[in-house]
Parts: sequence; C-alpha cells; structure tokens
Amino acid sequence: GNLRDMIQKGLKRNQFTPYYQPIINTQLNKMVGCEVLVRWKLENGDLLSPDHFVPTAEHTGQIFEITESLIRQVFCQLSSNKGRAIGGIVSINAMPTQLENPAFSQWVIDLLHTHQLDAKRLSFEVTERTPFNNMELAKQSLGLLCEHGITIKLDDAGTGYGGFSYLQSLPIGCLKIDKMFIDTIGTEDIKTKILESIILFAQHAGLKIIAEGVENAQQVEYLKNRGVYLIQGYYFAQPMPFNALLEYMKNAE
Ligand code: G
Ligand code: G
Ligand code: MN
Ligand code: NA
Repeated sequence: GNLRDMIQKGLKRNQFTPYYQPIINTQLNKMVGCEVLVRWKLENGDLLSPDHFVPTAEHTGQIFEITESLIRQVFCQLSSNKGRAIGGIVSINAMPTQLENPAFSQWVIDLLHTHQLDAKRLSFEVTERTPFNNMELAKQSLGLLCEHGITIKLDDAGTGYGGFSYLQSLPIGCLKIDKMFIDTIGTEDIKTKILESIILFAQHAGLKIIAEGVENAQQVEYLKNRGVYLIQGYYFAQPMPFNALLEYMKNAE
C-alpha cells in the first residue's frame, strides 16, 4: 500500500521507537545528555531510519502522532527504575507547527508531572528547515515550556532561513550546528567560515553550542580550540536503543 497507510498501521502497532544518541562534554569527558531519534521497527525486524518516512509523515501530519508516541515511550523509560540512572538533558525533535500549539506544550507539561519527571531534564529541538506558521502562538507556546524549565534548541542551525529571526523572538538557549558545517572542518570551503561565524555569534549571544555529526578527532580538536565542548556524533557514539544506552553509560563510568 502507500506509505501513508503503512505509517498509520505502524502507529497502531506501536512500531515507532526512540533511539538515543549521547551528547558528550569533551572538557569533562562525560555524557551530559542525549538526542532522541526515531526508528521504525517493521514486522520483519528491519529498522527504517527517518529519511524513509519522516518527510511523508511531515507532509501528512502523522509526524505529530509519531512524536507523541515517542514522548510517551521516552517518559516511561526515563521514569523507570533503570531509566533514573540516565543523567543529563534529553532532547526531542518536534516540528515548529507542533511546538507552536500551546495545547501540545500543556500536554507535555502534564505528562511530565504524571511521570514525576523534572522538566529541566527535557529539551525540544526545533528545526529551522521548516517555518513556524504563527510567531505569536510560537512565542506563547515555547514560553509555556520554558516557564516550566524545559529548554529549546535551534536544530540544523545555519541551514534554514528562520534562524536569526527565531533567536530574536523565541526563548532559544542552544544552537545545534549541522553536520554539513562540521564536514568542512579542515577544508577551504566557505562553510568553515560560516561555522566560525556561527560559533562566535553564539558565544557573543550567550547561547550554548552543540556540534552534530562529529566523526573524527580532528573535528573534536578544532571545536575544542574554539571553545565548543558539547559534541554529538559517531566519533563518540551512534544512536542506540534504551537498553544499549544503559550499557553504554555503565561502561563509560
Ligand atoms: O536518525 P537520523 O540521523 O537518521 O535522523 C534523520 C533526520 O530525521 C534528522 O534530521 C532528524 O531531525 C529527523 N528526526 C529524527 N527523529 C525525529 C523525530 O523524532 N521527530 C522529528 N520530527 N524528526 C526526527
Ligand atoms: O535532528 P537531526 O536532523 O540533526 O538528526 C541528526 C542526524 O544525524 C540523525 O539522523 C543522526 O542519526 C545523524 N548522525 C548523528 N551523528 C552522526 C555522525 O557522526 N555521522 C553521520 N553521518 N550522521 C550522524
Ligand atoms: Mn535534531
Ligand atoms: Na541537526
């Protein structure tokens, strides 16, 4: 059948599962958080990565339901006995059009309370690849999250067009620098100049910076030299299921 119908079935069967990718502080040599990345677990055991279904799910609006399903699972896992060992901030991706809905924010806050989870442990990543529809609502809705201690990160920073305007009017505390820029470290590409500027800008503006898609020691070193210590990427760890994350943390101790 078509992908939309398959996604609907996948939702009914709870096949969308959270994977977790550690975020490392290279100054402390310690995991300080992680990003939740969705995977679609098919009947036959195959795992589908987001590229295969997120664009369609965004188009049909099914991404809203997928995100809610992920949030429920993540909160259950974090509030479980084992999950309480997971330190740091857990970041969840959400579409601008979902985050600008105050009813969604209130639902998240209520669900945190239900699970007795500290709101300071939760962060949302909002991409600048797709726009907000209504900046006034966005302000209100993100404001509600922030009042409760949930933080907001600007994802894919530098790749879209909304970035600077969002930073002016929305309570964003962190930039996630896209892999596209990290890939050019050590080359003469104009993107390394943009990367340098983003880092300086974020430091001037008092924003935290997380570098994404870091794959080698040279990149870690370059970033360290510029005061960027929060690193996410295959160099340290790939996205992994909850149980593997628990193992990972045990071994990292
Ligand atoms: O996990 P992977 O590296 O393949 O993710 C690819 C893209 O899919 C990323 O750009 C990420 O923003 C998006 N993505 C991954 N998980 C989620 C999710 O839970 N919700 C949304 N909206 N996007 C996601
Ligand atoms: O939310 P966002 O679109 O930024 O998601 C990050 C994407 O990048 C995810 O699909 C994740 O699996 C992927 N990713 C994370 N670290 C690395 C890395 O070091 N190398 C590559 N190629 N992809 C990565
Ligand atoms: Mn992200
Ligand atoms: Na990103």
